[in-house]
Parts: sequence; C-alpha cells; structure tokens
Amino acid sequence: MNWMFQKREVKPSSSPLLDKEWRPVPWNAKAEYLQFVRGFEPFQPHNDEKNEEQCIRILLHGPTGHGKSSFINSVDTILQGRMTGRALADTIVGNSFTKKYTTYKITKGAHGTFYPFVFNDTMGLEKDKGVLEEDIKLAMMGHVKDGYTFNPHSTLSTDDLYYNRNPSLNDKAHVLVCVVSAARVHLLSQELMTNMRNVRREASDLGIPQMAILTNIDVACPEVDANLRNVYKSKFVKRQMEVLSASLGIPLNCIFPVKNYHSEIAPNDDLEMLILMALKQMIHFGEDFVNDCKCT
Ligand SMILES: Nc1nc2c(ncn2[C@@H]2O[C@H](COP(=O)(O)OP(=O)(O)OP(=O)(O)O)[C@@H](O)[C@H]2O)c(=O)[nH]1
Ligand SMILES: [Mg+2]
Repeated sequence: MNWMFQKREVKPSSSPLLDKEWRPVPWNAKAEYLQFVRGFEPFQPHNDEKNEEQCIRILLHGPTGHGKSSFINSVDTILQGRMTGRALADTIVGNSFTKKYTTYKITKGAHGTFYPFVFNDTMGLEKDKGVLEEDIKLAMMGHVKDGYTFNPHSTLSTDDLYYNRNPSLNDKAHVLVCVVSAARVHLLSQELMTNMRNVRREASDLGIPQMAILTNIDVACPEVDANLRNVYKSKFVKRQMEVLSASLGIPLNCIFPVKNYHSEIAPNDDLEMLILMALKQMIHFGEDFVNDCKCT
C-alpha cells in the first residue's frame, strides 16, 4: 500500500490536562472579589424580625473529614488577612471531629462588627457515627439552636432545650452548601449520597438555594497540586464535579472546586481566588433568597 494513503492513527491524548480551562477564572481579580465581599452591605432590619440585623446564613454539610470546618477557616483567614483556626479541623479522619452546631461570625474591621453573613458548621455525615439527615433538615429550617451537640443515635426532639420552636428568617439557612473532597467522591457510599440528596431535596422544597464545594483538589490531582491554575484543566477534577452533579442533582455551575488552607503558613493568591469565587456565589444566592422571603 502506498504510504501516502495510509491512515494516520490518532492516539487518544493521555495528558491529564485539557488544553484550555473549561471555566474561565479571573486569576488576577482577587482584589475585586475581596472588595465585593468587604463592601457587601448588611440588610435593613425587618420590622417583624425583632429588629435584629438580618444576615445570610450559610449552612455547610457533608461527609466526615471532607473539609467543612477548613472551608470556614479558609474564609476567615482570607478576610482577616492572617491564619486563623476557629472552626477546629481534624487531621485524623475517622469519627466526625465537629460535634456541635456552631455559628461562625467573621469579625470585620473594628472590634464588635461582623460581616453580614455567617457560617453554620455541622457534624459530618457518616454511617452510624455521624449526624442524622433529619437533624440537618431541622438546622436548615432554623429549629436547631447554636451549641447543640448532635447525637448520631437520636434526632433533636421538640421538647429539647436546644429546639427552637419559632425560628425567625434569621435562624433559617439561606444557602445550603454540600462539602465533598475531590479525592473521595468515588468512595462515598450509596447511602451517604442518598442522605445528601434527601437534604438537598428538602432544601429545594423550602426554596433554599444549594451549592457544592469540592475540596482537596490538591490531593486529588498532582497537576493541580503543582499549580492551582490547572484546576479547570484537570480532567480528573472535572470528572469528579460531573459525578457529584449527577449524584446529588446539583447543576455543574453551582459546584466550585477549592483548596482549603491546611498546612500553609503564607497566603496563596490562587487558593484565595478559588475560595472567593465560591463565597461570592454563596452571598449572591443567600441575598436573593432573603430578599425573596422579605417580599412575600
Ligand atoms: N490537602 C488538603 N487538606 C484539606 C483540605 N481541606 C481540608 N483538609 C484537611 O482535611 C482534614 C479534615 O478537614 P476538616 O475541615 O476537619 O473536615 P470536616 O468536614 O470539618 O470534618 P468533620 O468535622 O469531622 O465532619 C484536615 O486535616 C484538613 O486540614 C484541602 O483542600 N486540601
Ligand atoms: Mg468539622
């Protein structure tokens, strides 16, 4: 056969990276994003809300040890401009480290003022040892008071001191964020996925917007570990986002891959850019939800 007419074999690309980012990231816009977060105005007090200042409540949930508390610490670190570790994170993955339902406010500038958004950290989901799906739903509806220690064996009962019978808009969650490690999406049991999907469905019924963050992108993909700017080029990270989207029913554009601060002692602009992208979306979602609730 004439060599000129021989078909050239096209080998599948074995590179773990795509040629181009599939989602553009404004890598040099950290200052703009920070300015947005810093300038985000508190809501006007609502007449029938006991005149308490309305803020956005961001509720984090997800499997044990996937980076919920670390995400709160990362946001705190970025906004304080120094390493913080208020939402204690654990280095030994086993039983859930976070056991109490805790609200984290972030100090803004002068002593005594806070950003108009708060995070609620929850105990991790885990078979027999983690938080119960029902308790996450109760927290979402504002029925769980701050400081409640989750019990893996029984749901918070209506006669418990920590049960809030009449939650105000401020007590309810305004954004539900599912936190999953990119390195462990494939290890999640069907049961856990079902728990998370059920929580999400309940949020949908209540009209609460939902998002997911995919942590540990540095652990999941060596190319991302070497350079965080490869995150939207990494085929592996993209696949994990797609799997999570399909399993939980969260659209891909509501899933944000991040790396949390965990061992660093110096600030990292690329890490902060990814976290700020996720945070900005949480604020937008929460603001829309609160405004809609106030209008109805
Ligand atoms: N390399 C890396 N480590 C992370 C990341 N996020 C969290 N970690 C580490 O993962 C471990 C568990 O993180 P936590 O923030 O305690 O996880 P959690 O979801 O709050 O866990 P529970 O409270 O037990 O449910 C800690 O050692 C963190 O430092 C990340 O993005 N990259
Ligand atoms: Mg925790």
